[in-house]
Amino acid sequence: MNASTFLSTWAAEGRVAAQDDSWCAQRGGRGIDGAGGVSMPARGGRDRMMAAGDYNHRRSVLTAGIERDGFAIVPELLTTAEVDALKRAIADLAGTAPADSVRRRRGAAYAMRNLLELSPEVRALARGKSILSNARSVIGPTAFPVRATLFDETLDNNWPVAWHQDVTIAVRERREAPEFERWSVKAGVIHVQPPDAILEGMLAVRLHLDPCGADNGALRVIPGSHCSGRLEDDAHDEWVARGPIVCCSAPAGAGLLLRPLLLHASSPTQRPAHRRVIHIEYAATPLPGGLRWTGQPFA
Ligand SMILES: O=C(O)CCC(=O)C(=O)O
Repeated sequence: MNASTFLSTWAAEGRVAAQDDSWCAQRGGRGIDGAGGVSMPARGGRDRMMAAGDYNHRRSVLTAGIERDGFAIVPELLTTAEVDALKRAIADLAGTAPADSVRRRRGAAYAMRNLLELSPEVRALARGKSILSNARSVIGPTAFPVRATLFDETLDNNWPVAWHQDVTIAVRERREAPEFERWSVKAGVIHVQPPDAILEGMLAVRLHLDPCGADNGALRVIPGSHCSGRLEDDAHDEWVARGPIVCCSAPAGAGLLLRPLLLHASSPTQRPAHRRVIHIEYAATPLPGGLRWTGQPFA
């Protein structure tokens, strides 16, 4: 199914908000036009009653969408109060976090690692029912958060992100295990590239603390590119040339759920505002060979 067929199917079923539905297919010269992305209904409405059948339908749509496309946007994953509390927690943490966990330029923190360890607020939210239930509906009932990172893009702290897959995980200690390669240490934490099967069992939840569109660093993704394992650079180029390229614009409070192997990229922001995203990764199984995830709840 191509992008427009796919989108119109979803629109017909009421799953894509009309004003938000921009598949930003770059082929055909349409370009990236702003708000959009494939949207899933919110988590069922914290304050709204919903029939069990409707709830289950929404869950299965979410799961099927991510399986096929590698991503989905859940609007209102966070309440306004949660967004505000996270903004405050992040701002406070920027002043107290260990220097090697924070990237700064011109005094401003634009990235922070190890948020599960450093921020009780992020940890509570990552383990809390509303977000965890989304992760569990995709990767299984044992899902747990393993790593959380903040990206705060502004006109002063701005970056393009080239097309890539997320192929690195954080672990508690180094142990040699088959197909675990390219060990490194970032902000005091050991990282490694695991076999594809591990990455295929993971899900990232990107929590948007600010509105995020094509002009301020929204992720661009290529639906389905997560299904072919780890890709060589020339395969990246082929996927990008073939498209479609989808711009994952999202309002504040929305969550972008994506598979780590989904090809993604973003452009520098052009808006004089923050674009804060907390990127939380989830796994659902222990690692082999005695390796342990950083956020692993079991021994
Ligand atoms: O949010 C960003 O600017 C970068 C995100 C990204 O590409 C990643 O986490 O892999």
